[in-house]
Amino acid sequence: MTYPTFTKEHKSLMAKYLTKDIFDQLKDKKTQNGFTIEDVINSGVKNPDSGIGAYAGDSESYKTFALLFDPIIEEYHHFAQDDTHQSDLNPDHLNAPTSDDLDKYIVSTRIRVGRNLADFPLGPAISDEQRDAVEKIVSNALNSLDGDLSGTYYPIDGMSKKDSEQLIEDHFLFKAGDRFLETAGLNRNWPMGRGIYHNKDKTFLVWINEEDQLRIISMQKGGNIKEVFTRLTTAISKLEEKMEFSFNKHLGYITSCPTNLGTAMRASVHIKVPNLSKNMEIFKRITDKHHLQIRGIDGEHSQSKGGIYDISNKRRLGVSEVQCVQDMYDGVVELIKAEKELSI
Ligand code: ADP
Ligand code: IOM
Repeated sequence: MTYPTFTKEHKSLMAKYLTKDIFDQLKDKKTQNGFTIEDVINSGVKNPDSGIGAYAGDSESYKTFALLFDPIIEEYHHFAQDDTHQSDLNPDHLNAPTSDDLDKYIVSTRIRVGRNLADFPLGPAISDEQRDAVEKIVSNALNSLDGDLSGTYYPIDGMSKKDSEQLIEDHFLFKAGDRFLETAGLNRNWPMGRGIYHNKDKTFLVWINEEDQLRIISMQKGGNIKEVFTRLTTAISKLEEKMEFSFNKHLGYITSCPTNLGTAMRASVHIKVPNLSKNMEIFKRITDKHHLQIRGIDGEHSQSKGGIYDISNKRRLGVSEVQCVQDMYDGVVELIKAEKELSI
């Protein structure tokens, strides 16, 4: 492979940090799963609008291609190479009281973590047989859950188009054919091995074999952030009894996209702030102060609709899970205050 041609449109951190010199140092390297620098950067080369544009095929990729991943991780997470990650999944440590305002402005709350199995390559490098094996291990474990978390696993293969479209529209299921995932090698042999598990009320859901092997999700209408976090942490510890997740002390939970390393947590609300949406300077000042990201309401790379935005924690590595949710909670409280002031 030769050094890729980057245009002015290539905005990703990969394009920023992959100099010709770094490329030359990495171009002949390969992980044990056969993952190369070409595989790492393909998504960002083919999709100039990528935010990051680099994917790992296995935890080894983060070492083998450290010359590229380290500066990306440092800029995105403000996390240095000798920092260590720490976890705190105790909901008692979260200071997030409920209020009428939170319920009035927040349409829904969702907190998810990504997880991958310790004994398998990550999605971009996994084989079809390994992906099917992951589906079996995870769905069997999920099918043994009880109480509030008990539910049913629905493979995408065999699901009607109508059902999958409805689940996507209701924000429960991932979209098919995402071009970022496609070029990362994450849609190979679609839809085999992919699916969604959920309980009856769709407040606890697990995606299998999307960007990560598991996306464990807790969500509900309204703004009770602590309740959503508590359900999630209970589910994580139940699943940890049944499988080993890929983790190391430096990078925390290992995920295919470097944005998710560490806690792999995205705690978000869909929040209705029509006045702030007309005052983006104030909106962005508050989200930057609390390390938050603004997305549209149909997921990553989508647009806002009707003054409703998806607001979530941006930092995920070097901060605990409690801190991720606290960032989001504190920022949301300040956004609501500003929205109310602008409406006077
Ligand atoms: P992820 O959060 O897993 O990185 P996306 O940003 O693509 O992935 O979001 C996945 C789905 O979750 C999308 O349908 C999105 O609308 C939905 N979603 C995210 N946050 C919320 C929320 N607070 N309430 C309801 N749906 C949400
Ligand atoms: N997580 C991933 N889908 N995303 C950050 C891709 C990108 O924009 O590079």
